Amino acid sequence: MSAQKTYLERSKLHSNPTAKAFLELMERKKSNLSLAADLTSKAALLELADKVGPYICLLKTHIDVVDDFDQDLVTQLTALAKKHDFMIFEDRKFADIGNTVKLQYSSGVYKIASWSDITNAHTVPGEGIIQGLREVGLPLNRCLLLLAEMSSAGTLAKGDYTNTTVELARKYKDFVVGFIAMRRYEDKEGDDFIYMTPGVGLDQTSDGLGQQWKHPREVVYERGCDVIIVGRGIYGKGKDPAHEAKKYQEAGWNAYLERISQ
Ligand code: 6AU
Repeated sequence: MSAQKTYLERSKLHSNPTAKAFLELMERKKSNLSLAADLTSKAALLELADKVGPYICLLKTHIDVVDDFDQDLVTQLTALAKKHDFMIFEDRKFADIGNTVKLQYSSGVYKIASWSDITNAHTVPGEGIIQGLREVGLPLNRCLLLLAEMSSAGTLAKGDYTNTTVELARKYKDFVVGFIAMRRYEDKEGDDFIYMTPGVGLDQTSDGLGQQWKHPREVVYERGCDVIIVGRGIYGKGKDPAHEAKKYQEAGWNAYLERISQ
C-alpha cells in the first residue's frame, strides 16, 4: 500500500520529473502543507508567500483573482519558490474541450504552463481535456491533478464520476500524477497517486458558503491523503500567517509520520 511508504520511497515510483521532485522536496523540507493564497493584491500575495514560504512544500495560486497581475508577479513568485524551496500550483480547474484548454494553459495573459509546476482539471468534458493539457504540459515537464472529489457541500463529484476520473488518471500516468480528493482510493497494481486535499482547518468547520474544513490528522492519517491545502486557516482575519503555517506544517507532518509508522 503506497500510503505506508515514505514520500521519498514513492518519489522513485514516478516517471514524471515534477512529481518525483515534489515528493523529494516534501521529504527534504518535512512539509506536506500547501498554502492556498487566495489574495487579490500582488504585494499582499508576495508578502504572504515570503512569510509562509519556510513552512510549505507548495504554493497554490488563483492567479486570475489578482487585481494588479503582471509578469513581474510570476518572476517574483518563481524567485520565492527558489528561495524557500517550494513548488507552484496554479489552481486553474480547467473544464473545457481539449483544444480550448490547450490555449488557456499556454496562452493569454497568464501563460500558466510557462511557470506553474502543477495545475488541475475537472474531468467533466471527458478524456480530451487531459490530452489537450498533456500536449502543452508534458514537453515542459509539468504535471496535472484531476478533481476526483470536492470539499464543498453538495458536490456532484462522487460515485461513478470519481471512479471514472481515477481510471482516466491511470491511462495518462506520465502526466496525471494525482488527485484533488477527500480520501485515498484503493490502489491497483502500479498505482502511486499524490492526494491533495482542500477544506482543511484546525478550528473552524465551515465558512457559510459551502466550504467544509477537516482537521489535518483526519485528512492525512485517517483518510490517507498526502498534502493538506490550507488557505484562510493560515491567512484569515487577525491571524499571524507564519505562526499558523508552522502549526499546520507540524500537524500535517506528524499525521504523516503516524501513518507511515503503522
Ligand atoms: O482553506 P480555504 O477554504 O481558505 O481555501 C481552500 C482552497 C481554495 C479553493 O479554490 C481550493 O482550496 N479548493 C479546491 C482545489 C484546491 O482544487 C477544490 C475543492 O474541492 N475545494 C477547495 O476549497 O483556493
